[in-house]
Amino acid sequence: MFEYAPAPESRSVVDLKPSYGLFIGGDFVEPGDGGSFKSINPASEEVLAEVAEAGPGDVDRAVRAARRAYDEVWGPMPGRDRAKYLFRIARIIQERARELAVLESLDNGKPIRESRDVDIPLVAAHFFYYAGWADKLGHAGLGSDPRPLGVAGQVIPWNFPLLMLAWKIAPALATGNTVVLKPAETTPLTALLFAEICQQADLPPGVVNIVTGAGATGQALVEHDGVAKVAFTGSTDVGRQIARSVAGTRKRLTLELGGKAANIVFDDAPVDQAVEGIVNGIFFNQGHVCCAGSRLLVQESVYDEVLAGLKRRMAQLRVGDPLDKNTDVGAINSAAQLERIRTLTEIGSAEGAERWSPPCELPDRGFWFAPTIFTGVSQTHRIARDEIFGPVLSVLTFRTPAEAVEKANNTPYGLSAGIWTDKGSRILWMADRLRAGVVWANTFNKFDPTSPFGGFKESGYGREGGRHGLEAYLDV
Ligand code: TAP
Repeated sequence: MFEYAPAPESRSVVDLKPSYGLFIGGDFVEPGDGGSFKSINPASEEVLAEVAEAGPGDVDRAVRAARRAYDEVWGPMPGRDRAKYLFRIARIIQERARELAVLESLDNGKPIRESRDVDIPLVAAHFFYYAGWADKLGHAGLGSDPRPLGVAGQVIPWNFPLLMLAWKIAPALATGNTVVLKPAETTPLTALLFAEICQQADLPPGVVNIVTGAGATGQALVEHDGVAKVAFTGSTDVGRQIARSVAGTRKRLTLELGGKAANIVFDDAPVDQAVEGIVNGIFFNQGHVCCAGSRLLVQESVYDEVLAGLKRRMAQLRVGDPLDKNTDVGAINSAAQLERIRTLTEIGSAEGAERWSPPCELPDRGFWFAPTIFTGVSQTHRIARDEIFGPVLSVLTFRTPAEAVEKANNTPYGLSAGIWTDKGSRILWMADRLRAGVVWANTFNKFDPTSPFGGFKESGYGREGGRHGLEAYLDV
């Protein structure tokens, strides 16, 4: 056991306030009918800040502010002028990247190397990318004069707090909509820093509104009559509830939900590269990734070799202080998520799968889980079916490409998949047959704002990113 002590010099780049209000109509305001909650650092359990909880009246205020901004300023504004604001926001994100990365790691628990090198650069890239579309919507293949929808109500999860915000807000603003966004209860702080960035960019008041709170706040937002478009990323269960509540209204809906991706390794794949891809696929962001490669399918003939390489590589992973640049695996985002991971892994052992983790010293405070693999997993095991959303990999085997396809598709989800092979023809053959929105070949967890992302089956509908991501926010 060792004491977790955040590196003081990196911590000091963030100017954390003791408490935060709601961001409505361009100002931080006190909640009228809600209370407050604490956002904590999952690596130390220290309280980072007290955050306002928006009640239904606050959500109503935010939607009205967004509607006013839509009618009076943002809707009528020419695309080239909207683009200037988005470019300005993108540049400020780059300028304040270090501050954003440290705050993201403090509030979420993810390693600073990931927030610094992956999350924040992608956030800026999304704003740059969609800024470029704002004055070219008539050339997006969506008709000559596509129109915005109005106020978008957006609800996001805790695994990539600022990146999910960017995926939602950048296309909505580029297409002329205004937004009310609810971040996850456990990770509200970078969304509030983003609100400050909107002020810094002189974004007209009401174009972006941030209402913090728990599930009830999200529910009040998606059920509000003034919302024309609901965009939700989160669990399949909550997605279902939202689909039910939106059914029969005029609201448009996109859902980005859970996943249980297969990462498929053939016997002609370069083993070292595949092992890196497997590790990145499941241990990136502690496995809190909707498209994580949480089911490894290995061709039987290379099973021993791949497994030995994987165990060797896992033994090198450093678990610990998210603010340490050498950390590979940070903290689990919340006590509740840790409990879910523990429960599912206990079920995995009880069902007869064999559990293995490298020797790993975990801090005594905070929420931690050692990188774990299960072998001897069968397709009926819960750990092969349920989304664990943690650093836990289930290993299965296959003999033929057809068997790999069958096993990979044997899930209610359909968000992503990975293929490792030397043969281009096999990549195309597999990609044609895999029911997954994204198929990576000889790589995994690669994201780009130009590329549409989204699921089949119970992983949701609609696409975010790329030209396709514009459609969700336009009447075409
Ligand atoms: P959820 O529990 O579904 O929460 C997502 C968001 O919805 C949070 O802001 C949550 O607020 C809010 N919420 C909860 N109940 C609600 C309700 N009845 N009405 C409206 N909003 C409600 O998911 P999570 O645990 O935060 O995130 C993990 C899940 O997200 C995983 O299943 C993962 O696969 C999925 N995910 C999917 C993607 C894509 S792109 N497909 C990306 C990331 C994550 P609270 O935070 O207060 O609960």
